[in-house]
Amino acid sequence: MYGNAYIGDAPKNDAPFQEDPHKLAEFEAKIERGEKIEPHDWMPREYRRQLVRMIEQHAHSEIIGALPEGTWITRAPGFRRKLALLAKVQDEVGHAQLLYNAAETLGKPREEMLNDLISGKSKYSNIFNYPALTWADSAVIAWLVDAGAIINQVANSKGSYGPYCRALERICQEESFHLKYGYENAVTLATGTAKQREMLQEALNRWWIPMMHFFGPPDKMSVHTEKLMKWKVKMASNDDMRQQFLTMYIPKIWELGLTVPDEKLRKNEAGKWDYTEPDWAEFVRVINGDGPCNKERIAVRNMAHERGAWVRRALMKPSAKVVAPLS
Ligand code: FAQ
Repeated sequence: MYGNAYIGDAPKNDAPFQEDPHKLAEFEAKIERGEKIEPHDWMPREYRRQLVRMIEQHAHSEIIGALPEGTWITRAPGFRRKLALLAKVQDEVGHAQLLYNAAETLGKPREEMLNDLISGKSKYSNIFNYPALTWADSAVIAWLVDAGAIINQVANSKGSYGPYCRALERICQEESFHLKYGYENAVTLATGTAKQREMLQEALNRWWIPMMHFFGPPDKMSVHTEKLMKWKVKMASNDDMRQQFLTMYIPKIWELGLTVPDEKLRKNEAGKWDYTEPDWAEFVRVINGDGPCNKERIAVRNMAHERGAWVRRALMKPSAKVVAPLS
């Protein structure tokens, strides 16, 4: 088992746990010096709890994130795109594996994480609760959602927890291929027929608000940012990541002749983007289970979990006689 093991969620009415001030000061000085924290190192309970929460959510987002695009594998236009999408979806599931491994180093068993996803106790990214209605939606996901993920993950790969940073470095390499694949699909549609351009514009319109939500609530509403940034788990605030995304991708979106569905969107004199605040009530609903596809996503995940139970049993007990179900 690991150094100071995961203790699960503290009861709601518990008095805040008092850490040893000397150990805490040493820990914070180490982070300040830019050194990595490794699984066997001493760490405050809250650091461990926050990391488990964030890495686990990230892992869940990768497996659930495979679902909207996954529905396009059988319908991808042409064999080359089918192969590329298949590889991308497989990569995303692989990212979940890397992230569950990183979260496990903090002491929470994988089975418990997967159960918490299915029961709704753990969250996953808002954005994967929307449907991918057309092939253009899958292009927008691979281009812009992957772009947003890269902005977040490149920043956080410079963070303080060794296993998470190393997983993120590898993930970012693969995500950059996904981004190129998505951009190529978007360019093909944008330079195609009028119908294809229309499809792409409609997909962008559908994904815009979820994309603005993707980076998390505005900094003034964010619960965890201050603590996470102090401990270098999070290396940029939600608003900073959103601004970075707009700076990098608005010019590219415009270059393709697309219109961003926000009349207020413009760069102001301070070099920051002004935009219409997306509906944060919708965000709260979606991340709490009431989005257009939450129920479907969890049902599919649950089905995969149940159908895979015999494989997990076989892996955990190789000597056991395991009979695969016939159907
Ligand atoms: N979705 O205090 P903050 C991908 C929750 S991977 C759902 O600001 P924090 C790859 C938050 O948990 C995408 N919930 O939170 C791919 C908290 O609730 P809680 C996932 C969200 O942690 C591409 C509450 O709101 N990436 O896309 C979201 O400081 C294409 C208050 O918020 C990661 O998970 C949200 N968007 O900042 C796959 C990266 N935002 O837990 C397939 C790691 C906030 O107290 C296809 N995570 N909440 O109940 C992070 O960097 C951070 O957790 C943030 C949120 C930035 C997402």
